[in-house]
Amino acid sequence: MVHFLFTFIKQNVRKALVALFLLSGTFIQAQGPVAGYDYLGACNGHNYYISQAFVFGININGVVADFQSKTAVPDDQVYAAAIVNAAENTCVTNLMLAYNIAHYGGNGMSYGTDWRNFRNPWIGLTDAAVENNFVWSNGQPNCEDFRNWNVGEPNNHAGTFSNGEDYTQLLVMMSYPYNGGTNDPLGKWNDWFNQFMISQINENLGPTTLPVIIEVGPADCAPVVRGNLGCSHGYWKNAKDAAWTGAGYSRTQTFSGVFNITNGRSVITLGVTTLQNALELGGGGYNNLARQGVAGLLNAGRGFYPYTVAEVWTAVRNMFNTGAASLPNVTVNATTYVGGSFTDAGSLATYLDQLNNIGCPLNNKGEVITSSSTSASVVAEGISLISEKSFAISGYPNPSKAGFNVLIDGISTEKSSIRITDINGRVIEQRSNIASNGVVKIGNNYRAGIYYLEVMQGANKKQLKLVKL
Ligand SMILES: [Ca+2]
Ligand SMILES: [Ca+2]
Ligand SMILES: [Ca+2]
Repeated sequence: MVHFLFTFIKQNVRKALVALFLLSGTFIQAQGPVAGYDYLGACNGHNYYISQAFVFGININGVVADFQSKTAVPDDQVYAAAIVNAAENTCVTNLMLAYNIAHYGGNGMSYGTDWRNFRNPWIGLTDAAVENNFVWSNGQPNCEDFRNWNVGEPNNHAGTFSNGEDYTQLLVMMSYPYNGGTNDPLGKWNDWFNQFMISQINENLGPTTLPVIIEVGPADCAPVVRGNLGCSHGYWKNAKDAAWTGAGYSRTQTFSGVFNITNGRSVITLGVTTLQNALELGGGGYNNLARQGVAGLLNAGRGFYPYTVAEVWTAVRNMFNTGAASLPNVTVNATTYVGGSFTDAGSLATYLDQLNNIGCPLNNKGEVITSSSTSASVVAEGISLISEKSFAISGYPNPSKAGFNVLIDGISTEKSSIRITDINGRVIEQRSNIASNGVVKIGNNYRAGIYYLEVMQGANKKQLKLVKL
């Protein structure tokens, strides 16, 4: 019966899913046998499998692609396990323990410190793109701020004998003494070798291959949507206020207030220099970072930029306040822009400047251009900008000490839905079935901080930044 259902899924996934739904009352995906993988079980509606093959860290994505090719599950619902909270971590750890006991006997755990043991499988967390900036390989954000590193990890253990540790294993290990004490690593995470040891002078370990846990189900948090456009700082310097309003900022806001800057680097006067002043600065280094940072923030606020508002905001703030910042790599029109770690304001400014010049979709009134054939094809690859003019959103007062009045001004009578996330991408509130051309009150009970309001009407989407004081 199971085999029949699985074959049926491969032949006609939509009908099969409906049939399974009707049979079981729950939404089940790819629970049948998949050649080369063992079914571990389910956690919170997601199914988990373990690969029978053991692979190097650099080959995890290949295993995911292989699994996907053998099932009819959409590729955005198959990924190396992305563990978003303690409940999922405990559940997956217990599934692995049960699996290890069934397959290898004993208590299901490897000896403490036996990191290379195949009882400790790969999950989907990696810092291969930017060292020490761990992200989920399916692109979903760290929406619940969950990490479960073992004591002393991640350490990118390298020295003279490895090629780095950029992939993460889930430890299914017995307790072991560590730093003179005891440590229970069960369910904790360790960054582990990419490929192989360069030399075994200091460690006598051997191959570093492990099985991969595959997760099947919709991502717990939406992957970051990245645009492929950007307007120069010169555009923003001269743009109409409407262009700024669409991004959620005004030119009279202070640079230090918007970016939460505590060190002006003799370029920004705290509480005085406005965003417009920053755009008009001459010179390199922090001067250039100020103007490119404002342009990048405005581009991100309009939603067509390769980086999110939070990513630009964090990078600019960190460089001013601490002298260091990092950005993930992004791919724009098949070109990969390598972000990485920046320890110099001028380099970060130059990097942002490139992206601020990849092509501006806004006209001199601040409206999205949809008429020319080139921009139309570019826009089609990005997020839905084509119909951006179909409605407008504004929030007032903003910043606010109390709540915000959100005005949705649409030409369509179609109902809208709204979603508010905080600076870490956590969803704070969602509402649906909201009448267009009306005012919605939100945020009275929010804590002080930065929030992002997203309004969706049909296929159209707009974003606005709200600051609660
Ligand atoms: Ca998950
Ligand atoms: Ca690393
Ligand atoms: Ca490590």
